[in-house]
Amino acid sequence: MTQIPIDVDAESFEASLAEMATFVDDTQDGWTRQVFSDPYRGSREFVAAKMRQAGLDVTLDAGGNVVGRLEGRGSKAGVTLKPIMTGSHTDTVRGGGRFDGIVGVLGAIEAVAAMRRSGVTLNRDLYVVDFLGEEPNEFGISCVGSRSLAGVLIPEHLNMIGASGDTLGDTLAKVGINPDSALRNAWAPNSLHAYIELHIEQGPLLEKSGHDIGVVTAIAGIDRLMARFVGRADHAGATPMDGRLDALSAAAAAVLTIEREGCGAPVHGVATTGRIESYPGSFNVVPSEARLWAELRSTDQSWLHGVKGRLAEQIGLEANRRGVSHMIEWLTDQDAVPTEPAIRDRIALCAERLGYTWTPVPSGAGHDAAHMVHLGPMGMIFIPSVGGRSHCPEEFTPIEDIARGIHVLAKTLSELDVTTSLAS
Ligand code: HGY
Ligand code: MN
Ligand code: MN
Repeated sequence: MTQIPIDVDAESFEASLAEMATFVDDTQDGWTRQVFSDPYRGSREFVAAKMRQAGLDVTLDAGGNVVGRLEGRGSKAGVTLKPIMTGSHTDTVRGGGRFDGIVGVLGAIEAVAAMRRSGVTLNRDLYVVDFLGEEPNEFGISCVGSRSLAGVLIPEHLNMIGASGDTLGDTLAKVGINPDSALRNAWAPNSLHAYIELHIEQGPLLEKSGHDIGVVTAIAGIDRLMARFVGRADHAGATPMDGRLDALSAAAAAVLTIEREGCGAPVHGVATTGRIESYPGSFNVVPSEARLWAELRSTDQSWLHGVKGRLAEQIGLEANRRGVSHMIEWLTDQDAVPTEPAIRDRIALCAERLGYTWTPVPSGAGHDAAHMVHLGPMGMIFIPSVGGRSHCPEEFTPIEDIARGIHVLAKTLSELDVTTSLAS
């Protein structure tokens, strides 16, 4: 295989990253660009322009994804070859950072530009995608665009109601995406030769390992729940402790139960309560109602299944002990997804050929790649997060690390292009 050097223009990438960081809701901390917001709308026009600059034909698909296509030699010659896809997301969490997802979109665009500058032409069509709404939104659904493309966006998702009282479907329609079309936007299963995503690790493992590149072994499964507790409002001063039906205390016990389960996980497993609310929220009234939203993650599917049952039992015991009724609603259950061994090997080989060190690493974070596995063999390339920090303004990855990631991405794309079937 001819080893054509692919020169990545780190400065140009850095300028794009800085411009992307200007599309934010500046009433919030950090860098906030949430899906369906005005800053998000502006940023996607910027992404489309950068895609065109790199020579990609750009469309907005029925699932709200910005899709750039680089026609391969095969298509030009009328030969049908399975395409390759890469991409990520450009929406952020509230008070987020400048790199999560963005590196995988702008980095893929720079990889295309670098390959073209270096005279590397591909046989297969290459798609670069900025997926709609990867972060969990007010409706509790993440990865809206990649679910749509993978054919796993379902009517129940569109009927979920957000804090605004609108459904996800209503909100898609408001931003010009036809919800019914989003449900019919799926590509055929196994229609991709390969899907590769470049992403920051968002945790401490890669930085601690001292290696340049993370070859992702699996993407953690995620189970999200909402638990509701109903007790009884009483006077906080006149009601004896043993005569209360305190909904918030039952919820607090559940928070600690969830934490305990995560800490006790024998494998890579974590458990987080991200939000708790209580009513009426006054000092002098025993809370009559409380809700909490939590999630469990693991790359070990059996732990995930087991912990759901244990949590339901323990949360129930704590609530019953306080005379408080409760219900648990499981919002999403996304299974752990292993990456394709042949793609892991190819990423590792490319890193070595470029003189970079690499190590296998699990992904505790969820990604669009977890859905793209429905369309073909999937792999992910990680670059380090300084201090393991992410989903916060402190999120940072030095440009040298990003350039290495883009370099490995470009080389992996160009080598996968000439490989035969990758599916195990
Ligand atoms: O939550 C996640 O893991 C991803 O960053 N959306
Ligand atoms: Mn994220
Ligand atoms: Mn992400």
